[in-house]
Amino acid sequence: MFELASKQAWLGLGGNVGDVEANMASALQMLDANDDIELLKVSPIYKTPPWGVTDQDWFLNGAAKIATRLQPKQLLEVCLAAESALKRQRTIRWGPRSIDVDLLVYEGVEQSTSTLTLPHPRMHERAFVLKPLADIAADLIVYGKSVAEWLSACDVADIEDFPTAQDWYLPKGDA
Ligand code: GSY
Repeated sequence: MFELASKQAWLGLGGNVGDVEANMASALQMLDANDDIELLKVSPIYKTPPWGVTDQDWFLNGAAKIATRLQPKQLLEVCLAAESALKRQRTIRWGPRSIDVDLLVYEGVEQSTSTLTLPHPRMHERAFVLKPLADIAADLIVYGKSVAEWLSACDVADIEDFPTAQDWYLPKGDA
């Protein structure tokens, strides 16, 4: 854990094109390789029905907690750079994607700018965000309630466990 001036932040990960588990693992390894980011906790992966455009493949979703010395905007840029490195293409809004790395919550920050709203404005309504996030941050307060409380108001009936190794996000070979 960083000694000084670090903040905690929570990320949502997902995708539905290609080897999404590998892409999510690569994204987390890229973040952890940044000198100003430390990976603290990673959730299991879930298979989740598509939200938004429903006529597309199911997604895999996960969540992670990090410590960071970056400011929110800098952290967002690092997340977007990881997506680009993994060949994420922005085509249809709410459409298929190889990887999403969403900044959900940044400790102590509530803001709304043209590029970044924190906490993420729709996270508390989305089972695919809350289900993995609850595994690593059930008591985190977002928009006035805990992640566990928001999750209990969601329909999670269709969400499935996605079997992986416990350390699915580590480089293969370190496992
Ligand atoms: O950032 C959200 C991308 N996305 C997802 C997702 O990650 N999971 C599910 N289940 N549906 C989604 N629809 C969109 S857009």
